[in-house]
Amino acid sequence: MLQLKKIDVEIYEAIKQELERQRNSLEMIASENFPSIAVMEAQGSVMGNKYAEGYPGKRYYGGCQNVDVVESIAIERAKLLFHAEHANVQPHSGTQANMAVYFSVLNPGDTIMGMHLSHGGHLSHGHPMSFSGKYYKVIPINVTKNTQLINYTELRNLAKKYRPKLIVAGSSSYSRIIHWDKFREICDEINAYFLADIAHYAGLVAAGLYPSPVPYADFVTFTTHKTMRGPRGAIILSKKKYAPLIDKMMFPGIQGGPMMHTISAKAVALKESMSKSFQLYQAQVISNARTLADSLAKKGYKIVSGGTDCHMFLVDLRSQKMTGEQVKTILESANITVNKNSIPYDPQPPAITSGIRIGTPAITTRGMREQEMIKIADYIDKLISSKGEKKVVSYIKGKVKELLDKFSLYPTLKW
Ligand code: DSN
Repeated sequence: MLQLKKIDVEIYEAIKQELERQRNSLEMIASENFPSIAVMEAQGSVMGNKYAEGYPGKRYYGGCQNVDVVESIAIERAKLLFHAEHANVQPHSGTQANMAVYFSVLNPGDTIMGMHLSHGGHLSHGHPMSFSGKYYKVIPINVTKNTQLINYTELRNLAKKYRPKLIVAGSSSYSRIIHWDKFREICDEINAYFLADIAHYAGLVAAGLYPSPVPYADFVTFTTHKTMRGPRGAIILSKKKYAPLIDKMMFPGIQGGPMMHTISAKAVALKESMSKSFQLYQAQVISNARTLADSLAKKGYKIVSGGTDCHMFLVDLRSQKMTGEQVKTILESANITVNKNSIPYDPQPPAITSGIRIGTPAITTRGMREQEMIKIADYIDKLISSKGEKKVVSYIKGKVKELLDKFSLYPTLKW
């Protein structure tokens, strides 16, 4: 990286510090991961220099022969991996993927149903601050108070009452299996479109470890950088009959030139996702999340819904008399990175919250297994129980460093 250091030392230093931060933290934000060097090479390649509005074989610019190869491969791999009829690999983000779906089949003012943000959903599922909550009339889906699970009977009643034109299922913090078939049945009863947003679960779905919505949903969107362990970006899968609508809405509807460097990296990540080692990795991600949740539960922590079927879970901190904001800050002081997260029916506002979300994709990429999860639960408990007492923070920080030193991150990357 000598060029960057010479030309822009401020940016060089910030990137170098970020690499060190990633190396020296227990990264447990459920939506983050460490892609392979191959993915990052493709992402940082000359493909980013090319304008390629349009689709393979139908571009508005000359010189697209190489980007056509890459995008066609990415499309075919996405279809093969998820058994989908159609794939659009151009969305820059998960929100833009969802926007393309909404804009393809809805008009402003139409009614949609989606999981409420504090009940697992995402901003783009109809939050009032998001375009999705401003353009559409939103009926939020809440989990049941005592089980903290989706109640499909209540969902059906709500859908029949409000008759949304589209139902979006999928989440950022619902740790249990979502029954896509039941969503499909309900959508069929009211003649609604069904969008499944599997941004969080995509890697698990690709590995066959979480149910696939592809047979049931009209549209499936997912990001490529969470459990998929690829570059930042997203993909839309759909039934073939919606292909022209989605493609036209993606470009020229809501995006201009596709990011061909990112699409190259998506193709690489999709290839990696087809390997046996990816399957084993995803199985370990789930086993680690379960071990960590169980270990914390044994120490008296309340896990929202009682456990997890995926790569993440929420901890309800109300019995510890602490907020998500406080605990996030205490953990961070010992180099454990999580995010504060609203829990269902949270009495605290979103900037404070009563919970934290914990995810295992990134630490599993580093090679950690069940025995490390038991240790991490112990570190988290000691930090929370001491309410961030200086001596304890300093002791656990040392323990975290000891642990991280055994699981190097990007050892060949020199900055
Ligand atoms: N911000 C992502 C997450 O953390 O789940 C969702 O977009």
